[in-house]
Amino acid sequence: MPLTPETLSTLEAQSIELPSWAFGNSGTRFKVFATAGTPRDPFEKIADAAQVNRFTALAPTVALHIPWDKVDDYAALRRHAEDLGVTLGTINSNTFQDDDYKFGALTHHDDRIRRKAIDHHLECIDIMDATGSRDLKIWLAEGSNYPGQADLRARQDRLQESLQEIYARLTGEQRLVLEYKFFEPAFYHTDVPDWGTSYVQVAALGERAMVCLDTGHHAPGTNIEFIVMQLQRLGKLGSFDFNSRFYADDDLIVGAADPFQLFRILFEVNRGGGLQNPDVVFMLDQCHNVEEKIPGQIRSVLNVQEMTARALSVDGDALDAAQRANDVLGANAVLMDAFYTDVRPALAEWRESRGLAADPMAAYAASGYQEKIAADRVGGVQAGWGA
Ligand code: LRH
Ligand code: MN
Ligand code: MN
Repeated sequence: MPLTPETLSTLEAQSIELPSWAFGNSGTRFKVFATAGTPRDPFEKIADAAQVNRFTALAPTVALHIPWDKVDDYAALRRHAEDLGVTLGTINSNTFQDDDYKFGALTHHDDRIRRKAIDHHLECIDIMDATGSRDLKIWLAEGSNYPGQADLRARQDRLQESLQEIYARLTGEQRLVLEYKFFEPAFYHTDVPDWGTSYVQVAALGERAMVCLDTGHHAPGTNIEFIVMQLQRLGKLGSFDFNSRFYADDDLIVGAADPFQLFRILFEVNRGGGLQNPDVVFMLDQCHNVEEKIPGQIRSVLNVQEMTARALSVDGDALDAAQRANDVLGANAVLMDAFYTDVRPALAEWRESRGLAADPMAAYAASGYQEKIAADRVGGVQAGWGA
């Protein structure tokens, strides 16, 4: 089935942000398997990310995680990225790997620790100034393991106070994006467990504070596209962390576990005007524990592109008519027709018309890049989880 000119122009503008940590070695708490050719520093991570963009033209920005991507000269890192045809995107803070944060960071009752956590975020904003990044993304590992361990309410109040101070430091177009996650590493309560809490916290800050939706951060069975719709209605959907999961926060390749869910999410994003809306960042948040990392990222952005094309193929008029006629099965069939449309041949043709390889996975494999980095780089770094 040919793709319509409207679909093609939406796809033309599609941009997916890659996480620098996807290129480092990662694993589970049982074992981190090293991969030949793994980057040894942030410069090499960006070089690898640029390969994904080279073969897909879909991934022009790279997100950093601080301190995993700490460098002496962020302006140099920015120039390096730009020389490779990409730019630096979201800056992710990290308050989950320091002993001081064992019982909390931005919510902590100890002012010294809370100060340290706030200062880390202010430093991240300094980095944003140097990298030209728009978004500061905050995910908090804070919570408690046993009922009675923590004062749930006081922690919400302290969180708001901390966020106020961080938000006040933003300038110009800069934004604060607050990510939620229902559990892990805390197992009884988490301070930002759901979209509602994130929304309440960011709404109290102001216009440039938004919610980040990580697709792996919900209880099984959650209707994620409903949350997408609601956040877009409220004008507060700031970004996605895309990945897929079978069980918990698996961080597997987006669209691998449940392509239909990805389709439903992208359909709802489009319904809410989010595919063309620069306020919504489409980021990946994945780890490639056993597969090769660059092809893993190429596969991921292609999965998002394919499901976007299918979501754009939904016949909106037919769907509207069926819904108004209470034609339950007819409406469902309209959606399923689009979902079952194989857009791959049309996308391959379109890629060729733009001077790209029809099959980016094969083109990357044939490029020799993987062999070159495997020979050149020894002792690549962990993504950060085991660091
Ligand atoms: C937490 C999370 C968050 C972190 C990333 C590495 O589970 O999704 O986005 O920054 O993983
Ligand atoms: Mn995430
Ligand atoms: Mn996660």
